[in-house]
Amino acid sequence: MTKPIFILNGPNPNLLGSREPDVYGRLTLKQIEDHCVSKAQDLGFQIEFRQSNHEGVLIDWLHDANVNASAVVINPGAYTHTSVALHDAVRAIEPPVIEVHLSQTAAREDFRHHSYIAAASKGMISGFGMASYLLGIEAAVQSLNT
Ligand code: DHK
Repeated sequence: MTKPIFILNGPNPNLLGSREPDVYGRLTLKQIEDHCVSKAQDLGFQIEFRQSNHEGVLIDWLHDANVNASAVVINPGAYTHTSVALHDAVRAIEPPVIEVHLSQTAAREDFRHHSYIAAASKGMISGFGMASYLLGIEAAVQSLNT
């Protein structure tokens, strides 16, 4: 059986819907998950959708993905800009990892311009709101087919 695509979320998206809606949109994380389920189903995949506010948990999930996922779509939240440990975990695993962001991080504060994850991941999609996740799933599936 084909392994699922893991969709991993870092800190704070559990507050989506009410969190800075001008920046992150008005969809809740559950609504984003529902869109991801349908998109993945259309492409013949199941997903495992998770969120944690804790860096070590995200690292454990990347290790889990190494055994149990076909590919990973990750929004590391603020750990994008701080975490060498997440960079190392992404580098350490076999499945392709696609980094996604709801907002266009390059157009925001300077401290959001650098991603520790980008140098370790297959590619990055940023700025399309919930569609960043759907494009991330498409990119993950395309990576598996090439
Ligand atoms: C989400 C966050 O929580 C921020 O810390 C990042 C990212 C951007 C997003 O756009 O999805 O800087």
